[in-house]
Formats: sequence, C-alpha cells, structure tokens
Amino acid sequence: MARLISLGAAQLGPISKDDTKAQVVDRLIALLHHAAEQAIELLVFPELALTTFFPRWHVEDVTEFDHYYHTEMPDADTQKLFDEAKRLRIGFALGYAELAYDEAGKEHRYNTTILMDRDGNMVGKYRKVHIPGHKDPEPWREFQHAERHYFEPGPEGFGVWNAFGGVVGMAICNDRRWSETYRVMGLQGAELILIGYNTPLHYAPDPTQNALAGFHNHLVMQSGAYQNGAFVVGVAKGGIEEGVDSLAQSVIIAPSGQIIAQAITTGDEVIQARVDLDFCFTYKGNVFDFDKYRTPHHYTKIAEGPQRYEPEPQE
Ligand code: ING
Repeated sequence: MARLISLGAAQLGPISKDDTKAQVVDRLIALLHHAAEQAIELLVFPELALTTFFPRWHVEDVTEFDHYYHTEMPDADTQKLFDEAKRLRIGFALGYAELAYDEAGKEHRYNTTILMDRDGNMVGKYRKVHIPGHKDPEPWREFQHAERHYFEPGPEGFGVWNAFGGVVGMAICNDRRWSETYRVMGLQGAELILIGYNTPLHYAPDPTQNALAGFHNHLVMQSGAYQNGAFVVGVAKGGIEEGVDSLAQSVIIAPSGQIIAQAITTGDEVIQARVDLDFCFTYKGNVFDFDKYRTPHHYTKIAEGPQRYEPEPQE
C-alpha cells in the first residue's frame, strides 16, 4: 500500500532588516494558503525564515541582534502562523535563530529548524551542525558571513523522527554540502530530508565558484537523495536581500536523484510534489541496500578525522 504525502517548499524572497516579524509572518501565512490550495500536507520554509540573513553584518556585541532571535517557538510573534497551520492541517518546518539557556543558565545561540505535524504538535527540533563562514570581522569581504559569531554548532547532531507516515530528518544550509549529513540520517532510515538555505551567489573566498552556485546546490542535494534513497526538499530564501544576491532554485528531489519540482522565481513561491514514500525502497532495497553492500570496517577514517598524506615534493 502506498504511503502518499503531498510535499511543498515555501521559497521566500528577500526579507529586509526593517521588516517586522508581523510582516514576515503574514508572508508565511500567505504561503500556507497557497499550500492549502494545492492540498500540501508538509510545507518546508527556509533557514532563518523570520528575519533577514543578519550574519551578513558583524556587530561586536551580539546582543545588539537579540531581536532576531527567539527564546520560545511559537511565541507572540509567531503564534498566528502556528495556529493557521493547525487550522489548515499543514505540517511545516520553520528555520529561525534560537536563543536557548541550558540547565546552568548558560546562553546558547543556534541556527535552528522546528518541525510541526499536521495536528500542531512539535515533532522535533534540529540545530545546524556545520557552521560556515567566520567568527571575527573580515573587512576584506564585500559582505560578512559571520555565522560563527552568531551561532554555535548544534550539540545533538543529525536525528530523524517518525512523522507524516515516514522517517523524517532535517539539515540546514551548509550541512547540505557535506555527504556525511545525509548518510548519518540515511543510516537511521531517513526517507525525507528537509533543508532550508540562505546562499549568497558571491562566495568571497573563491569567486570563481560564483557561476557554479546553482550547480553545486543541486549537485549535493541530488547526490544526498540518491545515495541514501530519500526524498530531499531544498528551500531557499533567495533574491537580492539587503544588497546581497542570494540563490533561489528551491527543489523537491526524488530518491532517484531526479528533481521533481523546482521554483522558477527568486521570490515567495510554493512548489509541490505528491510522492509515495514507499518509492524510497526502490533504492534503499537494491543499489543502496546498506546492510548488504556497505563496508563500514573500511570507513573508520570518516569519523576519526583526516590523516592527510602530503604530496611528495617534486624533484
Ligand atoms: N550559506 C552558505 C551555504 O553553505 C556557503 C555558505 C556558500 C558556503 C557557498 C560555501 C559556499 O550555502 C549558509 N547559510 O550556510
């Protein structure tokens, strides 16, 4: 019997630093309504979907940016979104900046995604593991990418959850470039991997890669989907946001690695695909039958960290 689910990606166009949370939440609710028109049951919003991508600026005292963070989710700014999603019976994944306190009362700042089911219950929370960019100001850059100043890596790593009739995992932005991200979730049986991203088209450390931004984006998510027999939803906050041109091209990808839905604008746009989660087994049960074909005893270096050989000096 098929396990059908109607997936959606809610791509966002730019959010300006002066947009209020209420204005942004209204845009997210409008996208929920577009999703409801298409009978979408799970809608994925991008990374940091409530605010502009503020790591593009480096402020010495991070508390100056506290207004971009949320200590509770939902909270007064976002309750309206959660209520409307529950009313429409649409589950959703929402990226946001999280300010959390541990048992000792120590502050932690994470780049987080929360996953809600169709009944309005929280399924799980994922905190970004691979934090790209830099911590200290790098004035040589046209714009900063100071994620390491504003976020620490999530301590929980990559989990999966039983939800939406399948096994669901999450990742955020730079995570999608690392094959380990998908494989750690694939080993836990992930059938559906939800990924939001904010990706500037200009990569300051090596601008020759700029022309390949779209290619690299789809390359890594298509590979991750295929090599782990999972559906992948990759959703952008794109367009020119505070002067930074950011990649859009949100996609829904099948376990075959094929793109089955793609955004055609750089703004607010919902894309949709109705899929059968049983299709994952076409890949998990054959070419990527992990139990039958993987050889973990040869893979220990992956977890131990690099043991580089240096190239022999040329005579
Ligand atoms: N953004 C970018 C990303 O991984 C980046 C940073 C861009 C890294 C291009 C390397 C190359 O898509 C976030 N937010 O991680």
